[in-house]
Amino acid sequence: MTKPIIILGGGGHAKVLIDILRRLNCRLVGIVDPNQSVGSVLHGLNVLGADNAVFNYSAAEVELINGVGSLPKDKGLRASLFNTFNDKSYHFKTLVDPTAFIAADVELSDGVQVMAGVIIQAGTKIAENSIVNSGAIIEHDCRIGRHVHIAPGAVLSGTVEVGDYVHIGTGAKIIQSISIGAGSIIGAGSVVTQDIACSQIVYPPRSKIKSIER
Ligand code: JB2
Repeated sequence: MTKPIIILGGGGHAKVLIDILRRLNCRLVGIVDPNQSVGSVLHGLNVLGADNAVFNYSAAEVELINGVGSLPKDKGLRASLFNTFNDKSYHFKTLVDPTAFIAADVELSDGVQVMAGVIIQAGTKIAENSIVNSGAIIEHDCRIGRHVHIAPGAVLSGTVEVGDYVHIGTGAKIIQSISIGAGSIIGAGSVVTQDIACSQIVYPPRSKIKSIER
């Protein structure tokens, strides 16, 4: 029997996760979010309070879902929530949308979230608290670090290595055997054909926009 679940954060990412959890018939206790009133209802669930409301439940009786997403501009809230509660022995559930294809030997660590339509091929390992967002493809034997966000529709060919805290933007494409250093940001739509060092930003070519003359 799986444990009842508390969701941290009540924004857009949480909404998608709650939909997956409901389809998996998980028992949901409620949401903690410092910006919502205690007792209000969000996404059909009770708001329990701010993050310290989690401590009304022991680490043995509940599991957590990190509903705070991550974007390049944020200040690492998702990672700090994971670390705070993990250090206090709370367990973050690993969540896989039933429509994802995950090869049999893929390793997903605690708190990894795999969204709808994802493909993850044989031999890949993904470390704690990383998100593989809708429709992304991760080919064979990739190594993905902790607190990584692979945004919707991104494609990683085989044996790509991705460091901790990397953001791979929507629709980016990484060819085989590339290494992306920790903390780097790969802009949406980029095509990466060479190794990227730590803490780099890769900018894609931008669309030209012109007014239509009629
Ligand atoms: O300290 C906090 C805290 N600070 C803000 N603790 C908890 N438990 N929650 C916190 N929040 C809440 O996180 C906000 O009040 C808000 O409800 C939520 C953030 O919601 P938002 O919709 O702004 O972003 P998101 O993290 O759900 O989604 C981002 O990342 C996803 C991966 C979005 O930009 C999405 O577009 C993206 N798909």
